[in-house]
Formats: sequence, structure tokens, C-alpha cells
Amino acid sequence: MTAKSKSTANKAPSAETTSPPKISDQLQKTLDELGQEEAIAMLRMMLLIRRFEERTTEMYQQRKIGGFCHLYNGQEAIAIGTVWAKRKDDYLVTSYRDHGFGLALGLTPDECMAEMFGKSTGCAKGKGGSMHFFSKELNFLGGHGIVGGQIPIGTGAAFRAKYLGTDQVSLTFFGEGAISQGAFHESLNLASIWNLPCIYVIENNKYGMGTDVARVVAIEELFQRANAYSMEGLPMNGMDVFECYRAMKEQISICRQTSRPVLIEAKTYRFRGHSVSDPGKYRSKMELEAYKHADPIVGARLTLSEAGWINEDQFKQMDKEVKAEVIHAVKFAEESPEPTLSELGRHVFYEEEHPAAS
Ligand SMILES: Cc1ncc(C[n+]2csc(CCOP(=O)(O)OP(=O)(O)O)c2C)c(N)n1
Repeated sequence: MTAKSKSTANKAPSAETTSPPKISDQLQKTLDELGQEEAIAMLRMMLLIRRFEERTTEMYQQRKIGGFCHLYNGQEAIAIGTVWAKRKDDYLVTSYRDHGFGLALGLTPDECMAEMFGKSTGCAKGKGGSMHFFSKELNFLGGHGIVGGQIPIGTGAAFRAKYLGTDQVSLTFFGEGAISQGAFHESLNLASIWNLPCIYVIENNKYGMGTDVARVVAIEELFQRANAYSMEGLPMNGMDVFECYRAMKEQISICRQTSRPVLIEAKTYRFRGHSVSDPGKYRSKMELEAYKHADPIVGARLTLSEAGWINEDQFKQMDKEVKAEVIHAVKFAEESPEPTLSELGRHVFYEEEHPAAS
């Protein structure tokens, strides 16, 4: 048995955990390693994602955005902690809840909003929409609409890295709803047998659509599933960006050195419904309020003000700037052209080889 078995089930935070932060030795070490500029950049990126998605909701309600649209609201710390911890050329793949990763990895708000609007200037040329952000340049293998469909893709990227000896790590994210899929089992099993450098992260936000995880998974601590594949498994506080950074940095380094896969369960919570059109009535107001006390943006802001790195005015100025960036992105999306008809058949097959592509 390799998964650590201490009980850390995804329970609503207590008042104790939400009181003003005292900077522990470990947190101080993380802050020292990051430095003021990077720590502030992390907070700024979380805020940008939050403001981007708030505006996205408005645009969706105005029917300027079509299709499905799932927000990352509440889960931002996981993407930011990971992106700051990874090497630029490491692979990353995730589910349809992909806006946070796209922005954190370096897609611009303009190309992300344009993608939502289905415009040709979008990061997938307007053909993917909210669920299918993608960037070959950033080794971002995309958002994926099929639950668990990205797990074999992330595993394949790890296989490629190992086969070619590139020293890259593959970071594969999925919701807790995906861990009962066969693709999860097959991928983790092969990754363990073949010693693939793959980090699997369950973003356990407690609900798969309207279903509480406790109703569908027999064990409470999801990271313990690692035991079945003889790999390391561990929990991570997905509401604390500096803790996500520390844990991911450590695991990425181990994975790169050992080429052993690992399963991480990030305990988190989404503040909004499953998608923009879900009012989320299957959970109590009390539960929601309790988790909102653990808002990762509020937490990071408190930590940085405790460290003396940001004050009220500087935070307000930061907020003003990110809101302006998002307004610019909406204008850019609105003014961008639709994809042309000739684009319809492109990017379906690998173009240099498949006759149908031309
Ligand atoms: C194979 C498959 N089955 C069903 C669906 C419909 N569906 C979309 S999201 C979802 C819930 C997934 O929950 P989870 O994996 O926990 O991710 P979260 O939405 O919480 O991020 C379901 C069942 C789907 N997209 N793909």
C-alpha cells in the first residue's frame, strides 16, 4: 500500500480553517522561494480567471456564447499552483472545465473570449468553444468534453516523453466523476506497469453534475485508489494556491526523476452550478457559504497582506486592471470575424498525411 491513509475527506471548512492566516514555517518557505513578484502574479492570475468567468456568465446569458459552459469558479488555486510549479514544456490536459488552465498557461483573455464566442481569432479558431481550449505551442492538449476522455491522452503524452527521452512530465486533470470510468483504470494501470511520468490529479469538487461523490464512490479518500495501481497517492488542499504550488512542485520533481506516476486528490469546491445553466439546488446554502469562507482568492490575498506584500489599494488597482483586460477581451471577441466555411473541414485529421484533410 503506497497511498497515505490519513483522513482528509472533502468536508466543508470549519471556522477554524477560515480564520486569518498565520504564516507557518512551510508557507514562509514557499513564499521565500516564489518571491513577492511571482506570488503577486499568482494572485493576479486567479483574479483574472474569476473576473473572466463572471463576464463569461453575462455573455452566456445574453446568448453571445453558445454550447455548454462550465466555470472554474472556486477551483482556481489548482491551475495556478500547477502552472507555476511545472516546466514550460510539460504537457497538460484537462476536462471541459478548462478556462482556468488555458489562461494560466498563457492563452490571452482575448483569444479565450473569442473562442467562447466561436470567432476565428479564438485559441481553437472558434471551432471548439468553452470546452475545447487548446494550444500546441503551450503543450496544452486541451479541454475535453467526454468525462475521463482526457486521461488516456495524458497517459499517451507521458508515454511519448518516456519513449523519446525528453524528460517532460504529463499533468492530467479530471473531476472525481471520471474515476469510475474504465479509461481511468486502464490508464493508471498501464502508467504504473510502464513507469510513465504522469501526474494524475483528481479535482474533487464534491459533485459530478448534481451527484454528491459520497453517493457514488465507495471510498471516501479518492487518492487511495492509487493503492490498486501500486503507485503513490496523496491529498492536496485545492483551496490554497501556495499549498498547491508546493505540493505540485515536489511531485513534479519526483516524477521527473523517478518516472513513476502519482495520483493526487485536490480537495476543492465549485462555487457555481455544474455549468452556467445549472442553479445547483442539490446542495444547501449553508454548505456553499462554508466553502466560500475558504475562497482561494480571499485566502491568497490575506496571506500576501499578512506578508506585507500587498495592501488594500494595490489589490483594488489589480482588480481594476484585470476587469479592464476582460472588457477588452469581450470587445475583441465581438469585433472578430466568424470562421469561414472553408475552415469547417480543417483540423479534423492530421493534415500532412490524411487525404481527407485536404
Ligand atoms: C462519458 C460521459 N458520460 C457522461 C457525460 C455527461 N457529463 C458531463 S459532465 C458530467 C459530470 C462529471 O463530473 P466530474 O468528473 O466530477 O467533473 P466536474 O464537472 O465536477 O468538474 C457528466 C456525467 C459526459 N460528458 N461524458
